[in-house]
Amino acid sequence: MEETFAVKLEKKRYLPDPRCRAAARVPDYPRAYREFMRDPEGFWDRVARELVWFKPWDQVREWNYPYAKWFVNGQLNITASCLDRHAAGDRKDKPAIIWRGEGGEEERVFTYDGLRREVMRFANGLKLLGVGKGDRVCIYMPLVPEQVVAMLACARIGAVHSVVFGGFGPDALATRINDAAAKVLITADVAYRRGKTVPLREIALEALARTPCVERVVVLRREHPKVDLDPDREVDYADLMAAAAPSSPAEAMDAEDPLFILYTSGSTGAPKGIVHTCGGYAVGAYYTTKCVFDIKESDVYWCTADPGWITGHSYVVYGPLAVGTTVVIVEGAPDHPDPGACWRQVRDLGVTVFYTAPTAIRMFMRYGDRWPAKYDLSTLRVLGSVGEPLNPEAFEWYYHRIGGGRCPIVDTWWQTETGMHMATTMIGEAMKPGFVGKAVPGAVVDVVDRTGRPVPPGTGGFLVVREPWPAMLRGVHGNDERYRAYWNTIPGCYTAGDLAVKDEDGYIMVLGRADDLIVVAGHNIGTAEVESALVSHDAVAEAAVIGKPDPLKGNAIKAFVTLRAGVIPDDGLSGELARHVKKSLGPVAVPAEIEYVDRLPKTRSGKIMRRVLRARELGMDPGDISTLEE
Ligand code: 6R9
Repeated sequence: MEETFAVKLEKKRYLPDPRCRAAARVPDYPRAYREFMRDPEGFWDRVARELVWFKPWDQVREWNYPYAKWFVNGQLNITASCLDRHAAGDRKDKPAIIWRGEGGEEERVFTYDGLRREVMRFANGLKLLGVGKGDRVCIYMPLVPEQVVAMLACARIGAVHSVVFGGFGPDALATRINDAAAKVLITADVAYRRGKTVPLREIALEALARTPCVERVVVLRREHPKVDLDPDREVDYADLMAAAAPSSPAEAMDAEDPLFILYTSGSTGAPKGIVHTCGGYAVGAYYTTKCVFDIKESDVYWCTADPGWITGHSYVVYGPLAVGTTVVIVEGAPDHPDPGACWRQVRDLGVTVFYTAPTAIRMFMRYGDRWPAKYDLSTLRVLGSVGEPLNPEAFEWYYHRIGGGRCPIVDTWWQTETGMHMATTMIGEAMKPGFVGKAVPGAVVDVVDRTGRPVPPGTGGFLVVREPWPAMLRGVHGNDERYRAYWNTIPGCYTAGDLAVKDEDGYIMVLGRADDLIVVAGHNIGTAEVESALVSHDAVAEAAVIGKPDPLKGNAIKAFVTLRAGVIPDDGLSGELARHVKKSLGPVAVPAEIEYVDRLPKTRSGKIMRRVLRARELGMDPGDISTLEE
């Protein structure tokens, strides 16, 4: 998107029940925001004091544009706030995790004390494998409690985890393992999805043929009979636990030590390893979980995300456990074995706070009202949405059919890079379908033109953050230039890469990505990764992929492919290419449509101009094409 542009805005609004405003953790948003703006450091200082620190900080924030430090010289371990303090107090026997297998037949419950003991033992297991502070550990697992245990165990000993979503294929996994130079890989024999098994370990072994950095592999064996392991390299999860000592003190970490790396797709080149640190991230994830979702002691909280994505890191694992709530985790597809599966879990477990993605809401919408209507959903009190724009139709359906017209919806805008919610409609404020709302207390979010000047209401522009915030990314692993690019594009601002518009009241509507990232069913897919997977097929010369609006997935991938000389596309080729991409990157990255073309539009310097393809496909003006080659 080159310049600012006019956008027509919806006017509809919903006023929340005054009772939920009065009872909210932040009962007066305008006042809370004003207080934050008056003294940002004082605001975050007060929040940080609610967590466990081993050594207090000397200074709340040090801003050396574009490098920030938060809670300077403070020491902590996030697991002390997530586990020890609850296990030592009133929440000892409170369920920390209620896990259910697909379909809900299998259930495992971990109390705060029980989870702490699992984490400490696995932390010692990692030490037995030679893992220490600062080492990178890759976690490639299904949505099982052991995935959460593995993350927390890394945090316990100061190892840096890099979780790779279990839906990714061997190439995507190998790239991420090598970029982080992970020493240990933690995986499982299989994941269960739609009644089928996904052979995670086999995929991992394929990746491991190209990852010399990995010394040892931990395998959680779920199937019977158990798969055979390679004794030289692999170790069984249960055996490792049995060999490990039970108690493990939480390693004292500097607030600015890295906590994890999480990969997000860049617009060009390899995926970016976003680095988050121990102190600021903990504070940001904790505050937003507590206040945006308004978590109370009796809540049962379910975020449907996988920890393979940032939503799972901040709002399945670290935020909710730091708050001390009960977290529901369900493996498998939410519409299996039938489209009521998700709502049955809400009823059976008495879920009160439910957080999911627009793509799931649209899927449930398509199945029809009769599925949620079969279940008593009256325990629900807060609904959340994340990952892509929640279109007004989906908002209405979610609000009425799931929330019974009673529950506020928090549509939360944020990113892997931001680590925490940045904009939403805080509980108690009027909700506007299609709009995420305003900045959360603690963040300064704006919509600007390319010089950094705020654009007037109704004019689209770039979504930016003006001030550093505690959970902001501290770097891109091994690539400072890519980090600096976030702060160099628009003067004085962090550029999110999204387009947005504000209305007269300052409510923000997110319009989508300004770059070449495609958000498919809530998953960020980089054009570059899909293109390189296509090009790795013998028949393909070049490829360009674009996102095309899709009623269900938000966006679907369309690929334009030029074939190698002499290759004639026959009926089977598209299917073969789709399988090829699936094998390499996983099912989320498979193009929905493939078109064979003679050549691709390119700049003179040889860069493919995807926006020209997108404009042609959607019947829009391609904008400035002065750099287009002949
Ligand atoms: C948390 C997460 C980030 C991108 C982001 C934007 C889109 C996220 C949104 C939203 C509209 C929302 N996005 N939340 N768009 N409304 N409430 O999804 O992180 O995977 O890094 O994706 O997702 O485009 O820039 P991540």
